[in-house]
Amino acid sequence: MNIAKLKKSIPPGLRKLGGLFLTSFRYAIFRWLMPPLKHYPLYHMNLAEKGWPKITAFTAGRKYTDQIESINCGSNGYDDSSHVLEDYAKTSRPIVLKNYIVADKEKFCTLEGLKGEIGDIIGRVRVGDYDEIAGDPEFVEMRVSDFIDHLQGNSEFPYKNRLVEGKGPYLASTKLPTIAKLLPVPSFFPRSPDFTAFWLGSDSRSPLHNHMSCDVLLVQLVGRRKVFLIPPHQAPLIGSILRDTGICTASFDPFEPDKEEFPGADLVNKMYFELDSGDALLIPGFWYHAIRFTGPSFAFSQFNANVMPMSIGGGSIKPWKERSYLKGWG
Ligand SMILES: O=C(O)CCC(=O)C(=O)O
Repeated sequence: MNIAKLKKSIPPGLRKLGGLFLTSFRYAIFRWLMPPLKHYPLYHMNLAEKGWPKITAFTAGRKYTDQIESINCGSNGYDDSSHVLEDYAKTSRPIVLKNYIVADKEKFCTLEGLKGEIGDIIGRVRVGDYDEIAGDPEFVEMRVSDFIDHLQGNSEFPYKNRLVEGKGPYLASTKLPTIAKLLPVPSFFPRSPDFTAFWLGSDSRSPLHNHMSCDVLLVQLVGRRKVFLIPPHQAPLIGSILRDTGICTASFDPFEPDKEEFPGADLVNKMYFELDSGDALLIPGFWYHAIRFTGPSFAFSQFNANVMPMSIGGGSIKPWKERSYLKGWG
C-alpha cells in the first residue's frame, strides 16, 4: 500500500489528531533540542559567515543621522507596537518607542515599588573595573532592598572599598522572573522570563558590544539611560573582537572616544538617545551598543534568543510557525 492510500484510509478526525501530534512533536524538538545546539560552534560559524555580510550590506547602504528614530506610543503604551518593532527588526533599523510602558508605573518605575516587588531577593552586584573586563566582572552579594536603600541615598554602599572611580555598583544582567512575567513582550519574542535581564544601579555603564544571535529590546523603567548605537558595518573602526559564540565586544568608547587609539573615530557613525522612564529601544542583532547613566536607573532587556535576528531569518515565536535554526541558510 502506498503512503497516499494509507493516508486516505485513516478517518479525517484521526488524521487531524495525528497532524496535531506531529506538529507538537516537531515543536517540542525545536524548543528542547535546538537551544542546546545553538551553542554548537558550527551553528555560530554559519551565523558569522552568513550573517555578517548580509547585515553589513543592509546597514552600509543606508544613510544615518546621529539620532535614533523615535515614535510615541501614546496613551495605549505597548499595545499596538509589536508590529512596528517587528518591521524595524526585520530591516535591521533601531527605533525608540516613547511611552512604551504606561500601566503599573508605580510598581516598576519607582524604587519604592521595586522594593516591594523584589526587595527580598539576594542579588549579585558588579563592583570593580567591570566595564574593562567585560564578561568577567567581580561581584558582591546583597539583598536587593539594601541595594535600593543605597540607591535612594539612605545608606552607604557596604563594599565601598571595592568600587572604582566613576563606576557605581551595578546589579546587572539579573533574572527576576517574578516581575519579568508581568511585563509586556513583543509578539516575536519568547514569553519566557529566561529571556529577560534586569539592570539596576547608579552611575554605572556597559561597554560597547553586540549580540549576534538575537534582537534586543531595552526598556527603561526608573531614571534615565544614555545609549550610543553603532551600525554593524563599522566593526573594523571600533576594535571589535568575538567575545564568545554570540557576542562581540569593542574597545572603542563612544562616550569618550580615544582618537589616538582610533584614528578613524570621526568616521564612526554614533547614534545617540537618552531613554526616559517608560521608553523602549529596539537594538537589532549585530548592532553595537554602549550604555551609561548617572543617578539611580533601572531597566530590562528582552532577547529573542530562541531564534536569530529577524533581519537574517529569525521568525515569530508561534508554535506552528517556528523556523528551524538553519532554514534559509543555504
Ligand atoms: O543597560 C545596560 O547596562 C546594558 C544593556 C545591554 O547592553 C543589553 O541588554 O544588551
